Amino acid sequence: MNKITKDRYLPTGPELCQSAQLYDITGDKMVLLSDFPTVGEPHYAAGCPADLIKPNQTKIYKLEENKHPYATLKAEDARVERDGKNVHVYMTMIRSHFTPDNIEGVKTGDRVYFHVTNLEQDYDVPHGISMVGANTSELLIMPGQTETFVWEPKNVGVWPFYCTDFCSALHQEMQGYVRVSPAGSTIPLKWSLDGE
Ligand SMILES: [Cu+2]
Repeated sequence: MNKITKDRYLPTGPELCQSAQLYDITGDKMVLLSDFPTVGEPHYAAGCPADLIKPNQTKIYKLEENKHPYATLKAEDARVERDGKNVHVYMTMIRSHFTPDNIEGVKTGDRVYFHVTNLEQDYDVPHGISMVGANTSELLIMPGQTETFVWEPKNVGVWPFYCTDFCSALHQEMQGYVRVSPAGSTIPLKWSLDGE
């Protein structure tokens, strides 16, 4: 790995891309095996055979082993519950929708906890979730995992949330809405998928 070949790649900024090169030095002449841009200050590296890594990788988290206290293990169990000013959304995600994807009855001044479970059991299908106005920029949730984020809606209106990780050709459809009503209003909590 070296800086001598720093100018091998397209100049895209004040600093030129640094370079990693893998040489075979077993013969009389060294042979360049691989040549690619890398992060800054590349000096040392260690290699190991792929078969040490590959059989040990985690491909999914098994849903039946998900003991998260706020997990929702099937879409039928998705729900929204109010506890004073705290609202708990038990949500699932699977290609290509959230359940529920329509929520009403949230009010300004509430603290809304989204407990989101990714129901996928396939390799390489994480889903993300981002809520407009939440302090968390996004959550990325791996297949079989549950994560929680908190949203404190400040303004009345209809607020969208959406998947932030490309998951299929229908990724752009993977979104939903929360209607926020004024504090003190009596709109009951309601939730649905596709309005049904
Ligand atoms: Cu998605």
